[in-house]
Parts: sequence; C-alpha cells; structure tokens
Amino acid sequence: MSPGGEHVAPSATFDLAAFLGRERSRVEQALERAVTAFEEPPASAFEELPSGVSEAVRHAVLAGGKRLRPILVVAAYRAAGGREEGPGPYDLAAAVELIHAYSLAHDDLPCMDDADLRRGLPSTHRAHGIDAAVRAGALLIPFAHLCARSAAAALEGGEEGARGVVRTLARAAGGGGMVGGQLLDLLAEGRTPGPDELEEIHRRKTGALLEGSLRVGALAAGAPETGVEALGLYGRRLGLAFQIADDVLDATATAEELGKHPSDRERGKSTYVGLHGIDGARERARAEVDEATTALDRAGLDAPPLRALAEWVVTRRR
Ligand code: GRG
Repeated sequence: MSPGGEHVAPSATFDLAAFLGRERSRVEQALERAVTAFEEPPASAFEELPSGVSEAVRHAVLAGGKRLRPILVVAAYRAAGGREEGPGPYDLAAAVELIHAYSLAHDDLPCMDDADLRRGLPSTHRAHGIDAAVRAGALLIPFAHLCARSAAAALEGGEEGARGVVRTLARAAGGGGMVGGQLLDLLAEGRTPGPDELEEIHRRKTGALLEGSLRVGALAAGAPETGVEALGLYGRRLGLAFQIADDVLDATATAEELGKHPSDRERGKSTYVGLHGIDGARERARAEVDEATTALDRAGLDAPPLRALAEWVVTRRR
C-alpha cells in the first residue's frame, strides 16, 4: 500500500509507492502555501473574505485527493529537463490542482451532480454551504492562473514559458476543455451518447486538464515544441485511460472504496462500460496506456515515473 492508502503494484525498476509518497507530501506543502496566500488580502482582493469562503477553499483544496495532476506536472517538468529541486515546480503543480479542486466543488453542487460525498468526506457545499462553495470555486479560477504565472516565470522557461503555461491552463480549463466537457455532459443527460460523443465529452471534461498538466510541466521547463507535443500526446492517451478506468471503478467499486458515490452508474449516464462491457473497457484502457508509453518511446524519453504512472492509472482501486 502507498502512503495514499491505495494498492500500488510493485515494480522491479521503479518504486512507485515511494515516489507517490514523496511527491504527494511536497504537493501538499505547496497547496498549503497556495491556500495561505489566497487568504492574504492582495491575493484574494478582499480586505476580509466573505464569511465561510476561506474555510470552503481549505476544504475543497486540502481535504484529500490522489494529487495525480500536480504529480504529472512535476514529472513532465523533470522529463523535459527541468532541474529546479526547490519548491518552484510544486508551486506550479499546485496551481493546476487548484483548478481541479474548484471543478470538483462545483461538480458536486445540487445544480450539477448533487453529491454529498467527496474524497471520503462531505462535499464542499455539504460542509460549508452552497454560497461558500460557489464563491470559493469562482475565486479559485483566476487565483490559480496567477499562481501558475508567477511559479512558471521563475523556472527555466522564464516569461515565455509562463505565457505558454497560462494559455495552456486556461485552454484546458475552459470551453474547449473541462468546462466545455462538463457542459456537453450535462446536455447529454437523459439520452445515450454514442462512442464518438462519449469520447469527446471525456477528452474535454477529464482529459484536457490531464493533458494540460503534462504540457504545463514541459513549458515551464523550457522544452522545445517537439518535447511539449510528445508529453501532450502521452497526456492525451493517459487522460482517456484514466477516464475509462474511472468508468470501470464506477461500475465495480463501492462508495467506501471510492470515497464518493458512483454517480454515473446511478444516474444512468453513458459510460465506456455501458458501451463496451467491463472487459472491453479494460482492454481499451490498456490500449491507451500502451499508446501513452509509445509516445514517450518515439520522443526518446525514458521518464520512469511517467511510465509507472500510466500503469497505475489503470490498476488503481480508487
Ligand atoms: C458550469 C458547465 C459548468 C462547468 C463548471 C464543474 C465543472 C466546471 C467541471 C467538472 C469537471 C469534472 C468534475 C470532471 C471530472 C474529473 C474527474 C474524473 C475527477 C476525479 O478525479 P480524481 O480521481 O479525483 O483525480 P481526486 O479526488 O483523486 O483528486
């Protein structure tokens, strides 16, 4: 078991459990720094934050999670040649997790998934109220971009890398990415999207931020376009594998194992399992992982952490 509590397959060549433990701890420290900065007046732009918002931000950001996206940011940064060992890459990575945290807090709201449980705890609005959850999420969006800009500017990619990082994060989080995917998903409720539409929903809703994490890390390291594209392609394949694995978990795991209610199954949504069956979905996830590692091979990137993470994405139990 890893320090995150999940099963991690032993690897002869790379100790993924130890890697995840180390990286998560540094990500948690960076997230604590980000939340503390958010509470300071210049960052939040409030003399005094509206009641409950600070608590809701702390809950949304700090209460658990696998931290896959920030770990991918730092792994991509290192695979692309980034050398900074200090907190800088983790501060950049935390900015991406802030976007993910806002999306989960808003996704759980009664007007969207209406979920009571997240990461084994009450969802943000259940713990701190709907008003605070909405405001916290909305405030996190611009704050995350400010954090990403200043962290990236201090790394090898400098100001040019930082511009690319902010553009990439905004695209991944926006209408062509995560928000657009969520919208397509909401509009598809009550009917069954076919395989192409389902893939497009997931490519945007889940895949865009995962792919964006890889691109952000590479850009901050000052990687050339070919390196950014290779890591982006790995991220695209990984994103799809992650979502297919999520559908398999949604169909096979309990709320206790997942730390949330398996919502898609209950809401009768179209899923890879619904379209291809459990074995078919597992095969698709495996094929995507193979494509992800092939993208690394073609770019001549060894990157053991990225290879191990791709494997873990489809064997994880939550
Ligand atoms: C207003 C249309 C509109 C959108 C607002 C709410 C929202 C933006 C987007 C929702 C995006 C969303 C919830 C995507 C699901 C991504 C996903 C699979 C989350 C689970 O990720 P894990 O397993 O979670 O990495 P942990 O808890 O480990 O961080």
